[in-house]
Amino acid sequence: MDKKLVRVSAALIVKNKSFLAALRPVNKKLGGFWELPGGKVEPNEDPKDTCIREIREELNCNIKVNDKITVCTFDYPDFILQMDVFECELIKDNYPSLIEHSALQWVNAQNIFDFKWVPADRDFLPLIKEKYLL
Ligand code: 9L3
Ligand code: MG
Repeated sequence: MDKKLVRVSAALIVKNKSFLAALRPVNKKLGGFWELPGGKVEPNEDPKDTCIREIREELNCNIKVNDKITVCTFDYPDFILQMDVFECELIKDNYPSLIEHSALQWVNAQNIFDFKWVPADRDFLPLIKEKYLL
């Protein structure tokens, strides 16, 4: 049987040559791995709007969504992930809070490869480093 395709949007929230990473809680799938925050695209939802909604839900803050950086696909054992990654910025006076994650961390060119990233996000980190952190 064909695996289910799961569509996800993720936010690269960029600020001063760094971006925001979030640690998935241990009781969740892929717990203990760091990710770009985001989540599943709902039926008929624009993937950019998914980003805005998910960041509100997960980090209680408002972002502006800019260009799509990449689309990545990843073959998990139980589904195929197709994830749109968007360049985003925090709207003035918005600060992310810990709602659904266990920790948040600003990542820069020096520490980007020190984190244990979720498998799907690992692949495009070199591109992010090159384009946004140097
Ligand atoms: N996922 C992978 N990398 C990411 C995000 C936001 C999500 N940067 C994967 C993990 C889950 C699935 O997509 O298996 C759905 O994400 P969520 O709803 O658990 O955040
Ligand atoms: Mg999520």
